Amino acid sequence: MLQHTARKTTLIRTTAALLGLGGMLALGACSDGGSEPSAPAPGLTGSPGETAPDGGTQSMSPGATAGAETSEATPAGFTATLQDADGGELGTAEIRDVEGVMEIQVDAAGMDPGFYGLHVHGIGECEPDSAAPDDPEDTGAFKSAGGHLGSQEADHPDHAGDLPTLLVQESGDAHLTFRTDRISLDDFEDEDGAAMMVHSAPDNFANIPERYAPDGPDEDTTGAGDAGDRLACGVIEPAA
Ligand SMILES: [Cu+2]
Repeated sequence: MLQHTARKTTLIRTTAALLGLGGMLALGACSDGGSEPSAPAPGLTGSPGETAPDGGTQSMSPGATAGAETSEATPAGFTATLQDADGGELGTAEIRDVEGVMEIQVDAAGMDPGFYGLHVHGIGECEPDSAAPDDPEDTGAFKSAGGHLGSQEADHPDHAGDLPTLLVQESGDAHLTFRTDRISLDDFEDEDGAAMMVHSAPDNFANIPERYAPDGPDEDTTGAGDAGDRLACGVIEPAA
């Protein structure tokens, strides 16, 4: 009975929300002057795959325009070219300072569909075959970039360099724009710089249910979220 009531309430809410949306759409159509009644409303159609990186930024972050204005006062942004261990280019990351918050845009192509862990690592060195700075025994692709930015201060996923995961579409393209207030320009401008890293597996953000790990997740998980190998790396450099 309770469930039934709850379901009913949800139904009512959903209906109300739909009616509300309908109202907004109607208003939107009216405010356009109705000159093109058949033209789809921007933002409601068009798959992300069809949307150019520019369009994606516009639709996802209204502040991007303000950011562009701000960037005149703020010196150049930062960029990273993401390359795999064979030197193949997977894509780029662009970083701009929007009133003290970092806006990061990642565009990639030619990848297998799925989710990929994405982080800022603490050292701006992307050596395909290298050793971890704090452990010469730990060797492999892009180990030179060190651990996640801020890995000394917190556990995953609370490192400054922990970022949303990258979703690659069936087409092999990925476009992701987000903002993080955990990183500052100083992190890129310090002596050892920083690197953008794409991993080979999804990041689980150390979200392991207790039924799988009664004692809590282990160090691998709280260290890096089981995101697997380092698939592609890009030194974060001032934009030209
Ligand atoms: Cu990483």
